[in-house]
Amino acid sequence: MPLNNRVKLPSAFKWATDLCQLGASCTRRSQLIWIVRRRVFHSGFFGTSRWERGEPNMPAKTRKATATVCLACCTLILVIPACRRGQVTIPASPRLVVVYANDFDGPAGSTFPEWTTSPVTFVKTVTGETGSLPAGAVTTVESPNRRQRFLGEFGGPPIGRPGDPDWNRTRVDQSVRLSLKGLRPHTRVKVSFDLYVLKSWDGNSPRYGPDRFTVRVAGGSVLLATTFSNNPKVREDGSYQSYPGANGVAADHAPQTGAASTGTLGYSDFFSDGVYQLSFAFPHTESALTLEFSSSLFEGKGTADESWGLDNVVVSADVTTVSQPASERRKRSGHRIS
Ligand SMILES: [Ca+2]
Ligand SMILES: [Ca+2]
Repeated sequence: MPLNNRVKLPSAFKWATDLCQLGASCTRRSQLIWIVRRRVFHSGFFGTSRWERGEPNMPAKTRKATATVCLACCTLILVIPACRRGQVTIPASPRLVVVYANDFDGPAGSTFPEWTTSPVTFVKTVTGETGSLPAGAVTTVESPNRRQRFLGEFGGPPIGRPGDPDWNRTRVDQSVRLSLKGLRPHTRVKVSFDLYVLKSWDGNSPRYGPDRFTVRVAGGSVLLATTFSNNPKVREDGSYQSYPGANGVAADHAPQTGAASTGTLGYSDFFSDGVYQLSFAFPHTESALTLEFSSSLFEGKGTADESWGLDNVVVSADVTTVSQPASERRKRSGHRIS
């Protein structure tokens, strides 16, 4: 029986042409195998999709034979010669690539253009006074025991003075931003960092808190919204923390739950310190990325009372790399690639 009585020739021709175009783009044998496998076994050619619906009486044997003949012809006449010529390139598989990393271990006082801060804003909850103060430069500092340098200390300066009606009763907000530009095409980003929770954070305390920490993608999703506590006086102060609960999950965990280490930075004089190793992955496609790390602390006694820092910040993206055509590689390397 003539082929065009069994199979839609235009569709078959389109399929073959499509395969040839894709096959012509491969520069390595592994790519050819990948293309053939993808086009043949995922196109529905052997399956029950459009071919089966369009030609319900077409025997499976005929379908397979047609596909095999088509494939063999395309491979012999078009694909293999094109591969040898290495005419064009195809995207390689996406892989996670580090696009930014900083351990802040340089000299204390170092600054970085990609790191900026918002002004410090405050709300005095007794008198109702609000305001904004410059936050100063974002720099590296050294821990009291000199074991670590990191970006900090953040949280805001003292607001008012001891004895003021709002002393201990002021909410203070600060956002520190990491801005990256010129990222290669990508679809996902992963950010990892160490959060240093320093001194007397009070978690969910109704008296001295809540002391909140948030990570968000500017103009995008919230990656973390939770509370942290170094205050062990949970019975008196209610200073439980939400973390590891986050993003709307109400929880009362013991202070420093989930910390990778505690008391390792030398802030032992005042409720110590907790180090949290955090990591988040999220969809992202723009060439520019801004991450916001924000604190909202209640009390207003400044960084001598409760503060935070960042260390070991790593941003990775599944950037797409493009393999060079064989002819281009030959030109650059100056020798033939077989
Ligand atoms: Ca460091
Ligand atoms: Ca507090």
